[in-house]
Amino acid sequence: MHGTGQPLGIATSEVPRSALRAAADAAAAVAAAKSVLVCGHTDADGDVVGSTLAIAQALRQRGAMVTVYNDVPYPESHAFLAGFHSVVRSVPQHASFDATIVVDAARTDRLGVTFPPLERRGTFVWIDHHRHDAPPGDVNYIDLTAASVGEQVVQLLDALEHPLQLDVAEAVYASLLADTGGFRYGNTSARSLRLAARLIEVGVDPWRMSEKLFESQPEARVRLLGRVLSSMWRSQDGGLAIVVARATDIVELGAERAHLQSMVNHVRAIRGVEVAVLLDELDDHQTRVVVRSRGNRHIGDWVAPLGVKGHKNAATFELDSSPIEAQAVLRSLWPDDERVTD
Ligand SMILES: [Mn+2]
Repeated sequence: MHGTGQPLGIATSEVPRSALRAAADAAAAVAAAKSVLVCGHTDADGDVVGSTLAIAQALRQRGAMVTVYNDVPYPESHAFLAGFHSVVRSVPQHASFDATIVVDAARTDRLGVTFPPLERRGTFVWIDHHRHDAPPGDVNYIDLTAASVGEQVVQLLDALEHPLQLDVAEAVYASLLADTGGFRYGNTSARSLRLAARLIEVGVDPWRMSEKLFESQPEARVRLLGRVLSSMWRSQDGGLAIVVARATDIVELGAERAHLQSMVNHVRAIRGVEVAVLLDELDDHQTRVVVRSRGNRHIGDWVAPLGVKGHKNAATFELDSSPIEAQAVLRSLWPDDERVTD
């Protein structure tokens, strides 16, 4: 669930029994761990940030030494969450852990180059709400009905009988806000709202959270958004919209690559757009392609000719080409590629 509007599984009012059992297994696996590594997928979204910080803070409260790792800095908007400033960008070369917890990763190839090999991970706990054909953990806690991984973290802490404190509750709330699109998406269930209510009872202030996360943007990000949106190309039928983030724009505006996070959603929000694409220029011949679609428009079929596997409503991949070349390729895959002139 990454800003696509679609739930990953059928929302259920109660946590499925299999998920409850898996949460208990995950709790047992980390209960006695003294040193723990926690990480999510690279280029973290709000769910990764919130759920990793929540679990790290809670385990620290239980006396564990916890390292949170991501090879890309977490977005500054989340800097108010407890533990944000101790996130590391690489795992020391010979560090080993009693347990390693990976959240929201969907795949194993997005954990960064310094993610430790099997023999240094300790008990490997895989927590996710994405489908995975062969989840790689010693313990796999998968719950496709969870709106966000933060929700699973609470389940795990309940299994540990660890009381929720405000710093943990804020991080979980941030993960819920991210993956439900501020309680707007199809995965916003009675269950996710009940969890939100519980977090508010612990002391979370919804306006403080919204203000920090959505209404405290750096000016450079908003200016970059302006540049990115002004580059928009739209197909004749209006269904495809492509925007480009140029490396020079990011530098010129004093912005950061992390500011591009979820920018593509502004493009998908346009009436008539079915597929929105953001082309992120990594260098002269490398472009990161971020694709989001609306409703029943399946991205997988569209990007398949490029040898890319996409989810139904989301795909992120790299092409060995400039943004201009990438745009030409993507346009050629669309049934009509005439420019809308209005
Ligand atoms: Mn997620």
